[in-house]
Amino acid sequence: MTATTKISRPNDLSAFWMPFTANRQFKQTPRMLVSADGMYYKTDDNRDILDGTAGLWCCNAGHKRPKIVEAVKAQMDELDYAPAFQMGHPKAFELASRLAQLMPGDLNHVFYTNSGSESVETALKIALAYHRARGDGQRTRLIGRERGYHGVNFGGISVGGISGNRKTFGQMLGGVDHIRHTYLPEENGVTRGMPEHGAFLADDLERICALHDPSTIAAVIVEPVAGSTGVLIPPKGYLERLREICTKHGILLIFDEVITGFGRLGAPFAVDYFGVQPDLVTTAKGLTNGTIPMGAVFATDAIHDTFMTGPENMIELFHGYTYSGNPVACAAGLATLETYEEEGLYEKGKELGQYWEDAVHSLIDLPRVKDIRNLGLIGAIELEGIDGFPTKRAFSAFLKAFEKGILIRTTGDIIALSPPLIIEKSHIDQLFGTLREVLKEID
Ligand code: PXG
Ligand code: PLP
Repeated sequence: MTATTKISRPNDLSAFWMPFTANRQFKQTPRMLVSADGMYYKTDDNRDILDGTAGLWCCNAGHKRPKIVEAVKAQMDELDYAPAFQMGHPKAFELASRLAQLMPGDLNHVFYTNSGSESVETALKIALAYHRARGDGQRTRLIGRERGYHGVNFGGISVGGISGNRKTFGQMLGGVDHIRHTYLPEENGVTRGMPEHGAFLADDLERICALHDPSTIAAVIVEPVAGSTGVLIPPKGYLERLREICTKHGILLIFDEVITGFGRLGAPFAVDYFGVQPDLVTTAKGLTNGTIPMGAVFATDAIHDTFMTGPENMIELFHGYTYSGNPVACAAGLATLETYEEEGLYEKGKELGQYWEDAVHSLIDLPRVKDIRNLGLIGAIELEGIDGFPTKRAFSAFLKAFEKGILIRTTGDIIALSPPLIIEKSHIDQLFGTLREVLKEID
């Protein structure tokens, strides 16, 4: 056998370098999902696992949805791929029009990407190029927020506020600063829905403006509800205040709706839910129900039209991806939107919101539960960490939960829940009944 010959064994787990995973630990005791239907995954040892997280916050209509499956199959038969640069295909335009209709206000233009991370890079670049196109090219600073997650590419980790995602990668983008996060456990502990206190946290943007001179700031990017770092719900009045300050200083406001988009809060977007209008919105995940990778950035008429000047034969924005508007992804997106609409899934967070909230908060009597938060169909249970071993307690809960047939997600010592929006009361009972057992049994 030559040195370059490779043996392919179906059960050899070494070649796949898994993302955001403790690879060595996982490969000693793998957790394998082999199929999925509706609210449930199936494991390779034939157990049903209730999906408490919609995959990774993305399968908002649940799994193996017939319309989406059919649309993808049919699209593969008809047009598998079409170049995205200087060429088009009908479904890319149809999906963009539907998305623009769904999104409130004048966020009427859609730029396609393949993930949330790419949506973030795209939005940041559009913001910078927009100011330059207006002759305001000194606006180059980008402002994020502590505990923000904006994906894993260089722009996203720079404006992001998670030290673990930044510290091993050397240099970040220059000219970036961060406002304070919105978590005030002293004032807002164990809150149902939006916390009362903390609108003043938005004034931290004024501090950053004073420090750098607002005329150097291009954009502020925030998640309307911070998801990845443990579900931080914005205090009442906070997003409105952020909008006011941005408008006052000519700064673009970007909402990163990769998690909140497509029904998570009980409205199509956080823009609808909070009634605050940003200038750019980033989405991905639920856009195709997680099936085919796709993201979309929404821009206002004012931003889009600023680029549509100059000679008509010139490319207006030097940006795009090989798979921007991929036909199979577009087919999946169209079928996904139809599924959401037909099944009333945008309203589910409202309809089931109270039942969900009561279920999440029912765990407050358990030992080691430190805080509980919820909004729409999102819930978070924050545990006391084990001294000297952060993340260990929540990860034990995750493993025990999987053993007992529910999929939960943990970040630090916080359990985050975000089920498919097709969830029914009986599933909510199963999810929290099992979680109660889990939290009683772990150390
Ligand atoms: N912005 C936000 C607000 C996100 O939540 C991204 C950007 C990046 O999207 P992509 O598609 O590049 O992963 C995200 C992704 C978790 C978890 O468990 C959250 C995400 C991804 C994976 C896990 O909290 N959010
Ligand atoms: N790297 C090389 C060498 C390429 O040719 C391309 C695209 O043509 C890329 C990276 C970017 O790939 P994508 O468009 O899929 O983001």
